[in-house]
Amino acid sequence: MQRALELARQGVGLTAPNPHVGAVVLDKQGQLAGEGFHTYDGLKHAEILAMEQAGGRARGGTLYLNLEPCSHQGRTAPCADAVIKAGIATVVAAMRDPNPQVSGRGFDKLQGAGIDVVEAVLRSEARKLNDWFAKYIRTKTPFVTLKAGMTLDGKIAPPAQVSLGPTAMGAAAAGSGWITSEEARAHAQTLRHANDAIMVGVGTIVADDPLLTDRSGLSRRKPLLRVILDSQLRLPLTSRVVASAQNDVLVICSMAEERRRQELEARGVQVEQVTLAPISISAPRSKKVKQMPVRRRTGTGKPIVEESRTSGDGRPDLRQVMRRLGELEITSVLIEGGALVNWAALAADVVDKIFLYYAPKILAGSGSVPFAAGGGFHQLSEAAQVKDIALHRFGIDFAVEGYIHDPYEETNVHRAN
Ligand code: AOF
Ligand code: ZN
Repeated sequence: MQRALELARQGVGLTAPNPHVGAVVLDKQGQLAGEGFHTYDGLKHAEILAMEQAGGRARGGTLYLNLEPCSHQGRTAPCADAVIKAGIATVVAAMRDPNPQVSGRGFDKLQGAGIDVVEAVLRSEARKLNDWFAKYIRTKTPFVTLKAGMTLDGKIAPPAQVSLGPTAMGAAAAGSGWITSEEARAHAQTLRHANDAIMVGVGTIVADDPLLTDRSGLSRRKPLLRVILDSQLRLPLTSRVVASAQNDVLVICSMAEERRRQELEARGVQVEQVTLAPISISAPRSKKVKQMPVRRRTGTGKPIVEESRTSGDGRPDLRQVMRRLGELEITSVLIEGGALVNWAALAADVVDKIFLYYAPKILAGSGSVPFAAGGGFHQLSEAAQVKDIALHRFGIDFAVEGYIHDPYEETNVHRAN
């Protein structure tokens, strides 16, 4: 199963919107007979590739894979049928398929044909690897990771510096250097690689002029979509993001001046208008305005309840932005903030996971930029709770990874934006 997971990880960047799946076939004698992993363009599911490699040796053998074999006709025929046909005696799977079209039916098919099924081997590793898939396939909105690099005291930048040259762009980075180490920043590139889109506020572009590309050096099926929240289309035409746009930059605004829109579109930048976030006095969760719940039915016939939350800052409604990105088949979004965007995302409750890097430095001072600015939660009881914490070391830095929402939780479907 370790090997199956290792194979599945080779598909990162290559499988979305499909899950990361790796498979190993051992023959009757327990010898390695075949292995494979899924890529979207390769079409075939991991277990099919592994069984093809095993050929006749699959008969009476054991199939290890990190996801339940599928039972439905999708772009390919049901894998469970192929497993039965190949004469596999035992299937060891790490987890159930969160896809409502499968979810248990694959196992049922196998068991119905007399195959031994062993479930939940290395389950938590497997669930972590496909956390984004679980969210997307059940809600059709992307899995959102909030990433930031900061000092021990939670500052993402020193106080803004004034007049560092003819253009302010790049001034912050040039003036202050990096907070986190090279090791931490290299790891952050792997987060970019694992996501379909990266999201920042226009303030970050104006301050740092970042390129926002995936520089992990690993190949990916689709370019990383660079999403810029820019309510009034302030994005400088001279910024590196605009200069390098090749239909991989999407600007989300709330009011688009037609000439400005055309100028951006002429440079290969897509512009979308999204309605304003509902205005409220403040955004703490306990004060969220619960409007009449809207009931609709999911594909599985399960009723889900939608509730509106406010982010209350007059900027594009992030829940709606996420819905729109889901329609564009964006399965995962990495938010690389700016203090206001970080807060807006927390306030709108769209963040599923955090990945926060800490450098052993202290900036202090009320003028330096906090990780999340804005209104903040007003009570300890309202604070965003992070669960399933994992700690990582990167050189002299460390990082905290954890979940604000469990993408597998049944009730999670009910908050389906
Ligand atoms: C994969 N790769 O190795 C396995 C998957 O449209 P299809 O036919 O590609 O089906 C996609 C679904 O198949 C996917 O959502 C998941 O539920 C199931 N299993 N998918 O892409 C694989 N085993
Ligand atoms: Zn399949």
